[in-house]
Amino acid sequence: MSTPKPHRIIENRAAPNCRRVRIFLAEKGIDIPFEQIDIMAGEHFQEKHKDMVGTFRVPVLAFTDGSFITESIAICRFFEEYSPRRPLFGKTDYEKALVEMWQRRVEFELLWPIAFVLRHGNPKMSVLEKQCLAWSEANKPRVLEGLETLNKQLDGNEYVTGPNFSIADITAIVSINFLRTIKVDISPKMGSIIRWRENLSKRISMSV
Ligand SMILES: N[C@@H](CCC(=O)N[C@@H](CS)C(=O)NCC(=O)O)C(=O)O
Repeated sequence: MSTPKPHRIIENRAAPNCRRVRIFLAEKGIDIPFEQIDIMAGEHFQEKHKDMVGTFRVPVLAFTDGSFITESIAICRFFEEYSPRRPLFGKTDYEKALVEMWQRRVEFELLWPIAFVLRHGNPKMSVLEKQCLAWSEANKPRVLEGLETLNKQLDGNEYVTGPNFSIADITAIVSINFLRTIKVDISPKMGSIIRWRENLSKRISMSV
């Protein structure tokens, strides 16, 4: 099966999963057109988008042959293989597994709990979610636990998995920035997150 050529990314600039892909592409130095879709106006629910792609969610990587890849990490994986320079999923077998583990842990233990607090607790998000306020509340302590876990992992580590910046850092920094939507600040006690965030803020990719 020959590899089709990537054509464009369909995304929403305010959406955290889309930002993961934008940061990843900026880190790799890959240039590709972005097409915006207004999710708060429900454009992604329209058949034009949903039937074409197979899901209403963004981001979407569209190929020249009319096919699509969804899921932010699957999109990043495509580009990791397509353009292996500057690997962000680890280099050795051990490092690859470590990156995979921490990417998933940060996603499940921090990014999703933040998303659940927001999506189920903020009335404005009812355009996207059949809301359950109890689920929003249940996730508030999980956010704090996720932050504790990340802070502990960053103790003595320059980046989430050690000396190399990776996709796990991208998911983590997108999660940390996403905290503002649920009005949670990083406690001054979380010194390792603060040091790591300060270090990451110097990267050009953080401005995308
Ligand atoms: N696991 C998917 C999640 C995609 C996702 O939930 N995207 C959000 C934007 S960050 C979305 O499409 N929201 C629209 C909605 O929920 O209706 C990924 O990593 O790409």
